[in-house]
Amino acid sequence: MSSSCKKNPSLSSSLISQTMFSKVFFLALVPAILAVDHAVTVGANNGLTFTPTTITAAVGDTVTFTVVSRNHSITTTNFSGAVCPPPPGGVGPNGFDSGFLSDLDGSQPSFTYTVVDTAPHFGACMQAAGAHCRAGMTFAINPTTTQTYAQFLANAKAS
Ligand SMILES: [Cu+2]
Repeated sequence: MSSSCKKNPSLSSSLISQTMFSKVFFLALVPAILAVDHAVTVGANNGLTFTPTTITAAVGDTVTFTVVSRNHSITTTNFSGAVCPPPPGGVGPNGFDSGFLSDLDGSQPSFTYTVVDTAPHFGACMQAAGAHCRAGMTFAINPTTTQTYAQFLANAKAS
């Protein structure tokens, strides 16, 4: 009896730690399973473009921008008003700025942003004092029905 009394706590303790381990293991895996990387091509066909222009991403997802021509930046900016050029460092909160990334040597440099909120983020290229931005070299992460990519693009061209 005393030996079974000693065994039971040890067994349940083992079960508890197995259950806890499984939960921790599962929770640690969930972001890795559900997180998605969204690939954006910057400067496809030598153009002043982000492809696609609109990215719908969840918190924890990543967006990887790959520069495939010329020299561009991936920089967040204002939705309206002073859109072009985006300022160094980008517009926040949780904005970002890749700095200039050159493919002039054919290296196709990339920049990865991890999505940390559900807010819309509008971005553009800062090259040529905003000329690329005003030419429409823009993108949006999680635009909304009130802040659409189409309106942001119009704002950029007019800025
Ligand atoms: Cu550019």
